[in-house]
Amino acid sequence: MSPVIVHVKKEFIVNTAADFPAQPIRLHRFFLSGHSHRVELFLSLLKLPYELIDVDLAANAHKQPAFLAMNAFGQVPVIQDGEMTLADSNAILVYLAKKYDAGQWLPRDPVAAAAVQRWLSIAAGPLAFGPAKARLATVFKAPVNTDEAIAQANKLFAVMETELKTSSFLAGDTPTIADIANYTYIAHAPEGNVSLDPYPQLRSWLKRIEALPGFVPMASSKAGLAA
Ligand SMILES: N[C@@H](CCC(=O)N[C@@H](CS)C(=O)NCC(=O)O)C(=O)O
Repeated sequence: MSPVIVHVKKEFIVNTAADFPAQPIRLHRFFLSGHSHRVELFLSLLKLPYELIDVDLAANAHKQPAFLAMNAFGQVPVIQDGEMTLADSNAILVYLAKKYDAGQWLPRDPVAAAAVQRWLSIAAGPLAFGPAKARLATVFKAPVNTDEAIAQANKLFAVMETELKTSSFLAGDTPTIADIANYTYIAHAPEGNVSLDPYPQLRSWLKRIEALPGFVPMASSKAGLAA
């Protein structure tokens, strides 16, 4: 009997995916690290089983051979999912969305996926060099040019404020990993002396994320405007 070939239009192939981890995903993190928190938040929103492993940054645990074997850059976060080890918060968000979600958090549509990627790049660029860096100075006493970081943060927030006038979430009207990647350092920006007062759209967006079922906050620090 000759094989039956079924032609399925590409747009009808959906990832009904949702795999489920055989054991809890291990998240190596630091409790005040926004990069770590974005991963914890997404694990929680996806309702996946996970285990938090605190890395003692003060004792330089992240620069020891055992940790460097997981991430040669010596940075948190890192996850271990069974045999798989993966570093970099945004890479982890992509992995979790592809493996454990059916396309809500990282759409398959090329234009929608690119819109999400645009915000992941922003999270790794202006967000890291703006609000995250400004907070490094106040929370961790890091030697940072705070004026420059605060100016960068305000430049970024002004763009976000405008874009959020026309959509509920960063990459459209439903939440995606674009929102998860950007949430934490914006919510904690006042700790780095970046006020959210001028940005009502941004503040409403933070509330929409905080209302998502499974939301977990990062511990706050009494620093900067939050002191
Ligand atoms: N690109 C990395 C950046 C991670 C990062 O900056 N981690 C910080 C904590 S928030 C860290 O481990 N810093 C210690 C170091 O760089 O030595 C990611 O997205 O995961």
